[in-house]
Amino acid sequence: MMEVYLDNNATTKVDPIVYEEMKPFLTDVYGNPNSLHKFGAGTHKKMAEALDYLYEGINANDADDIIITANATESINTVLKGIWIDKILYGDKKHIITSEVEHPATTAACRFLESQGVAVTYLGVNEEGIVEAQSVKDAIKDETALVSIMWANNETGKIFPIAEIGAICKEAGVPFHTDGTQAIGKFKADVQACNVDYMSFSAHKFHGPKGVGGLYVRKGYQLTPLLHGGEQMGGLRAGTVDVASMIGMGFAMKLATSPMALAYEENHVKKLRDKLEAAILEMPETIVIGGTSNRTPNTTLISIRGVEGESMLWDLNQNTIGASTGSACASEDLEANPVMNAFGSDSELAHTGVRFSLSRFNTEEEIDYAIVEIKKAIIRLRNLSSSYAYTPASHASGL
Ligand code: 7TS
Repeated sequence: MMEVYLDNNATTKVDPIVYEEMKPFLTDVYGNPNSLHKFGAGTHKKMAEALDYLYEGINANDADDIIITANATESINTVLKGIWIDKILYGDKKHIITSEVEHPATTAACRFLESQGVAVTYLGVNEEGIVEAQSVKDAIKDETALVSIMWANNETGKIFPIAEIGAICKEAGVPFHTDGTQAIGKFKADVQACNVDYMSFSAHKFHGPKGVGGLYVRKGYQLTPLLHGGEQMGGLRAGTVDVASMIGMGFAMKLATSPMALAYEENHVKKLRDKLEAAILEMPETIVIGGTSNRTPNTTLISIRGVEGESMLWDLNQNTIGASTGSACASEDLEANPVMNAFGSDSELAHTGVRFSLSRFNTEEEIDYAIVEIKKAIIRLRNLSSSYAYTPASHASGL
């Protein structure tokens, strides 16, 4: 049986080229970069190179900071809790603006801040699944300490109007954080062009290793750190950096953000996603959640009426196809997907979303195999479903 991995928004495989770059720093060149002897110094050149790739990949200014963290979750927490300490606890602001469809790294941190007395506005999405820039503008008040809106949604792939939101925040003088975790490598995420002050990301979403991420901090926007300790990262994030992973992240960034790689996403990956999506939509009573406009090239979130998302995943897993019902981070409980709820979907629809997310490593043969198996699974599961009755339309399509 062919193995088809279609859950790249949860994580991606490390590109073998990236792994080759990392290897020496796990075994031969293992000194602590902060040590003064030659064992430590052996890491410096390659770490500086990796940092350069990170700066180039997101178009950061040399004077800005990019802090190496453990993952996007840490980066997001650093911003939200840093803002809380600096601007809310010890400042005169008390309000944060975010959206209803952020990753739990943002929403759970915001809920914690709410428990500490911070006022949080959760903006909804329009019928196309987009947080509108105007809604950010309308929500900004004198007390607003931060706007935190993701660049691309992990479940729908919807790309939010970050350039417009950045311009609004700049004009209002409000710091702007974006969770860029699903943006890097999908399209050009340019922090300067979009007036982004903070951006979080995780290497494992763009074919780098797990356990390493980054936080872009515009010059002058440094915050009280989350981790205190040694002087690493200029004191902005203490703790010995995972050298091999950081080097891997830099290299993965270079590969993922090159014009050639982005063109490949926009052509090859998107073509495969569209082929998969069109084939599933041939089945009756299937819809793309939020519609097909303004999406990352690799993602589709499809509701299949009458089929529980979890049953679908189980069935596909039997046929060695890996997909997701939405965020893996939220999948331990069987509550309706919050992104679906944000659309105001009816409760049955909210449980029937399946997310397929591709990468540059998927092939057309894999997609062809997945199409056949997904269609078979839909028929099988609908036959078992007590709530789904075949409609004339489904008979007419020969199913
Ligand atoms: N932000 C976004 C937009 C994400 O998609 C994820 C992971 C994170 C933050 C957290 O990343 P981490 O590296 O700190 O764990 N998203 C998903 C997902 O969609 N399915 O599994 C993990």
